[in-house]
Amino acid sequence: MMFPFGGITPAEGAPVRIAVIPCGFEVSTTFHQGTRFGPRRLLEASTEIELFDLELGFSPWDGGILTLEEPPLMDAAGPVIESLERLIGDQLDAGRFPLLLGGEHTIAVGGGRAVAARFPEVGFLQIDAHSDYRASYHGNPLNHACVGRRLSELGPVVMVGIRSVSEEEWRELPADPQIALFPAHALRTPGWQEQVVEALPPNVYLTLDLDGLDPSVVPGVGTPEPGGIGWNDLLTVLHVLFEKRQVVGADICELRPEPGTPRSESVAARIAQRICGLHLRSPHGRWEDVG
Ligand SMILES: [Mn+2]
Repeated sequence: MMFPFGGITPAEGAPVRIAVIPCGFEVSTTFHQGTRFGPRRLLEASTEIELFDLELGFSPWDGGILTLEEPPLMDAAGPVIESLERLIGDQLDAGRFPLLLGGEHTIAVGGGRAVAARFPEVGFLQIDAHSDYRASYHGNPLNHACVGRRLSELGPVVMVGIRSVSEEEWRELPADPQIALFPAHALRTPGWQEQVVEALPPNVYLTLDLDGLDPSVVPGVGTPEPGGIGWNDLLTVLHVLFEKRQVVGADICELRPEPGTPRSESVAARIAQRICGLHLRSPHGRWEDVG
């Protein structure tokens, strides 16, 4: 049994607008393992943060956030992704915003499939150090190194913060009309957040691999890469995104808690809190008390 996000469970019969789905699936992580503990530690850390978001001026938990049980974790990505697709689909059908907590990045494919089956003109904002654009990796098309490629088969993908790709990926990416690429070195120009959001279709699923951020912000990831997105730049892109597009779901993946310090899971919990708040404040959040 995991802690509910923020330590809060909605009262019986109270409206639920956001479903938090922990999924510590980890099979294909190549470097430092431990993302299986990500959701548990994020939820634990979330009970220590102030629930009131002072920038937004409200507590997202007042809008109704329900944390679901972690689905059964098999040792192959296929069945886990299928069960996530069903689970997330049920939440979407109930009018809830799904926020998936990983676990290796592969699980984003479950969220991607669920939204692609329900929303027209849906695309993906992939914040990541890696393009994850390999057709398959170690013979597995559902490896974490292939997430961007799998999502691009469902809709356009805007990749942001990319700074580690194979030479082959770097040759193939510009030729793919489904991909808009904002490598990390292109993010030195102020105002890049507006350009990123303009490149997205009306409906967006956000997939946030925490290694897209700089390791000085979130050191606890499976594959840290220097030169990533800073805290304030991340918040800016999230704010612009929720203002200008309908965000239909999101995930936060690849949290690998470090021994002896809660810093990475605390940062990840704050990101989750802000995503929930931004959703609730948006027209799609349907929370008349805030919107
Ligand atoms: Mn990555």
